[in-house]
Amino acid sequence: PELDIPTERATFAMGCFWAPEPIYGCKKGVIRTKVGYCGGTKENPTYRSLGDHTEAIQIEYDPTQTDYKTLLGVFWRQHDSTAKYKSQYKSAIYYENDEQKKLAEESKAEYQKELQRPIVTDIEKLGKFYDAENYHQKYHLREHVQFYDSLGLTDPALVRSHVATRLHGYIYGYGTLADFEDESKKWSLSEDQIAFVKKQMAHPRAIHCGL
Ligand code: MHO
Repeated sequence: PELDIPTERATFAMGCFWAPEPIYGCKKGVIRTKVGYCGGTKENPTYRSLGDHTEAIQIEYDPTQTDYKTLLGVFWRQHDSTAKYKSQYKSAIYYENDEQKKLAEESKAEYQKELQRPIVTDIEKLGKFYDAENYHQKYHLREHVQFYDSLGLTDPALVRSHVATRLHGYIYGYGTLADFEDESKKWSLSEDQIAFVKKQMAHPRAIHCGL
């Protein structure tokens, strides 16, 4: 169920990196997500010693099911791209090739038409991406320790897991019941596990991320 298939990558910074993992987690074609630090010059940054880096999410997606442009659409709609924050929380798109750069610039111009205030998002070439500490990965899923434990998704499995990535999104209310019922068949969840996810989907906990 961990889906070892060819993927492409998108790297975005949209404020505190706890929030975008569930937002992207159960979008169509998203295989896995992780969070980390990039964009700065400090070697081996950590959460407590971040230097000039920015909190970012890295999304691995199946290009036969979704595309970079679709993921950019989510990026613009799911955070405030007009607010100026310090480098830790700035809004940024980290492209990896000319195609991504072009799509990022086009989508920025397109989305700017809908806004009164200027977009401050930086569009930069991705340098080294440093994975964040495990406790930041799937941060909100970690509130449900009994649940992910019951799935055998303790660290380090939790960090790279496709199933954890998808469930993270569903549990925080970012997917539809029909999609969950369809795709969860592949994961052979128990009735209790299915009931738990459905209950959370009906009343998702709020994502807290004070900057
Ligand atoms: N200090 C904030 C943001 C955490 S974020 C991973 C909080 O604890 O909610 O930078």
